[in-house]
Amino acid sequence: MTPQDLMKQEVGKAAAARVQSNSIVGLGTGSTTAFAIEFIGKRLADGEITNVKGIPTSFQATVLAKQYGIPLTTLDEADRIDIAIDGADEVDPNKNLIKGGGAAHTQEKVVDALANQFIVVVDNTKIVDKLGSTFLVPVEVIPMAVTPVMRAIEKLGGKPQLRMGVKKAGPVVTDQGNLVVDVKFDSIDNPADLEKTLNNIPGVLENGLFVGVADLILVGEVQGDKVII
Ligand code: ABF
Repeated sequence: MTPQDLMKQEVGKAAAARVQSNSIVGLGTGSTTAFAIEFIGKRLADGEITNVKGIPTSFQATVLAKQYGIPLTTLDEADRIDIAIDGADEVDPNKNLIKGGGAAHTQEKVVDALANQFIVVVDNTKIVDKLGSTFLVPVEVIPMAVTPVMRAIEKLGGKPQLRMGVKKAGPVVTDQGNLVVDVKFDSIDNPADLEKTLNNIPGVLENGLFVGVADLILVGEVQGDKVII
């Protein structure tokens, strides 16, 4: 395992350690959260915690939860989410996030926003002074509205591009059957306003700005041969 992967593993483990018995857990997406899902499964298998149910945020999270033996439930059945663990692509000093690198931000926002405690698991490269510095803002769009949505985004000053899949053989399709437009903004001065403005464009399902949702950020860093959290 590379030092970077070892660090992600430690961050995932630290988040999984916060899951308590008799709780409903939002299961995020991405490589760091994958380690958290693995360790929640391990804690259940070891009997360290009992009666934990997961609510996945993506097909990927569903597959991993099943692989690691975490019983699943749904938002129709559960009356609450106690804790959610999820990754991010950027984190600003106010704990606002850009998410959606895995094209799963719509379900992630539903689950993460409902959680009583939302823990973000990242490495130190994701920490930025200002959102949009290194990452584009992902916007999930229903397929028939892609062109007008991209025009509307240009009018807002953004530079949109349709996300293409591996080898550019076709566009990335979300778990909901939609497309993702990634948008470069020169400067995101007010993430809360931009989050609302983007979602107000007809045809937009959800965007990857998560403002005021995160409660705790667990940051991992490789320092020499050590991992610091
Ligand atoms: C999901 O996975 C996304 O919202 C985010 O884009 C990504 C982070 O993945 P990783 O932990 O692999 O960097 O959480």
